[in-house]
Amino acid sequence: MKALILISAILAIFVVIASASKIRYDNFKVFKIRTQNVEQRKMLEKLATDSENFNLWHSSNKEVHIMVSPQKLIHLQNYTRAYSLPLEVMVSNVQSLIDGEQPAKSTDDSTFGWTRYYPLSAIEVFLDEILAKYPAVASEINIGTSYEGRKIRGIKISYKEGNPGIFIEANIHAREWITSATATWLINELLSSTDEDVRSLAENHDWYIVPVLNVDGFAYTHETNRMWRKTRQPVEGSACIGADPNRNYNSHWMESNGASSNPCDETYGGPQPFSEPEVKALADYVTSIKERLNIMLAFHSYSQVLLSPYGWTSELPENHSDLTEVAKAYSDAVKELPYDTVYTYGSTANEMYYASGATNDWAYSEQDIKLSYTIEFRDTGRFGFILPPVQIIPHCEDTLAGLLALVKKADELGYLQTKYV
Ligand code: 0X9
Ligand code: ZN
Ligand code: ZN
Repeated sequence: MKALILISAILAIFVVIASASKIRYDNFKVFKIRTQNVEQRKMLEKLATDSENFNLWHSSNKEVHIMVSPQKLIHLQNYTRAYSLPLEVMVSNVQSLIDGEQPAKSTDDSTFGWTRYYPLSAIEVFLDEILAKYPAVASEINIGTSYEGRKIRGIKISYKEGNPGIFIEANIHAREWITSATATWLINELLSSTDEDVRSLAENHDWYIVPVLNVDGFAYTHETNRMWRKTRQPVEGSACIGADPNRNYNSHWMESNGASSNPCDETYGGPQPFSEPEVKALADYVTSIKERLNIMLAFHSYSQVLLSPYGWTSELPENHSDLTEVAKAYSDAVKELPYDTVYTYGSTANEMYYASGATNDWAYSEQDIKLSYTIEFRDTGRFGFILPPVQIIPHCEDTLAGLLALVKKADELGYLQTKYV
């Protein structure tokens, strides 16, 4: 009995320590601010370099979503009043969203399902189980090692020789949890669905899916800071950690203000292109199979938009009208579902903002993968990065409907010819 009491006392202490090391967001709020010009937007972005009190959730040509600590709330209010910018509360208490995101007990606790979000270790077990269950068609991809020494793994699904290839990169941004949840759901669906259209989607294309690219950042969002975006590699000469991996690809790197040179910014491009081992690993792997790839998709959240090249210039690529037609097919198909999710589409620089060194531009320009998109998943700001678990499966259904239509249209337009002999 005494021993039991002692054990539970020790356990209780561990729980306290474990939760004490987690950053809390009690009474942090997220505001939506409609800016009228670039200057106003830049000023708000500058506020966000105070990373203890502010965090940028979204900042586009149309609006800025900024998280603020209770301490700096008055400051933000005074600030926006001075410029007569209307403030709208998007999230009134970030911590309560985070608390609601992890149900204490769920039916998915012992088996992998999609009614909750999982840590990296559980995702790895899921991948192992898939490999064991479908050895004839699923094989492991091991693209490399992260800065902190974690394996970056994925699954290749191939039912036959000669298929056109589709590559999916997910969770390059650490806090965008819905992206890896969608990637694992898709792996399972492609292998187990009995729906005729899904079978044909699975069996007539080769799928390369990396559910969590930014493994260090992802682990950090589970263990320490739910709102982390970047990698975890320290920056020489700075106290700030990590680079934005989606600004680190060697394609027009750091051009046209599409990335920041300040290591404390969320869009820091890194000291040089491919400085981040995770990005280098993905690039090397894709380069080694580029002849086999017809479509590149980078899963992100949030905003509900399909972004095509380019992000570093507002000029449009040569096949822009095809890219638009294919994106429209995705958007139209999602609209058919009962969830009424609306996806917009356009080139990154025109539809959202300038962003250089991103995956989809690199794949398009440097690897000649002519259908290349960043897809920003649900929602448009109600929950932002902390999309409630009850939305995971409906969102995955949206994505599958979108992909079926996207691939069909890509085929119609002649983008699925095999490029290798
Ligand atoms: O800024 C980004 O990296 C992406 N948005 S997010 O909110 N998930 O961070 C958009 C990337 C757009 N893609 C290109 N620049 N081509
Ligand atoms: Zn250039
Ligand atoms: Zn992202």
